[in-house]
Amino acid sequence: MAKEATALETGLAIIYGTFVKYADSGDGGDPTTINKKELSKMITEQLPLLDEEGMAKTLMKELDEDEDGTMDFMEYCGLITGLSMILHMVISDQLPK
Ligand SMILES: [Ca+2]
Repeated sequence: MAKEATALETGLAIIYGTFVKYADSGDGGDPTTINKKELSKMITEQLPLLDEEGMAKTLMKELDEDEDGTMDFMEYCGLITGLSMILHMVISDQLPK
């Protein structure tokens, strides 16, 4: 009998699966990277708090380390790290001192 995935394992699978879903969007582009249009769709559907005009362009500029105009999985990990750090800072500020 397979063991049930832990919360962290489930979270990691969701993070990875989200990348795959938007990278392989069926738009005919490279199914292993997220382009600006796919990033814009991901922001709208998955990160509504960040859904502002120009956000996809801004994030792509920040995260596209090899400047090929797309976000590969390693660059996507930079987004996840940054969002995790922001979440940590927000939650830490709310804790009693
Ligand atoms: Ca890139």
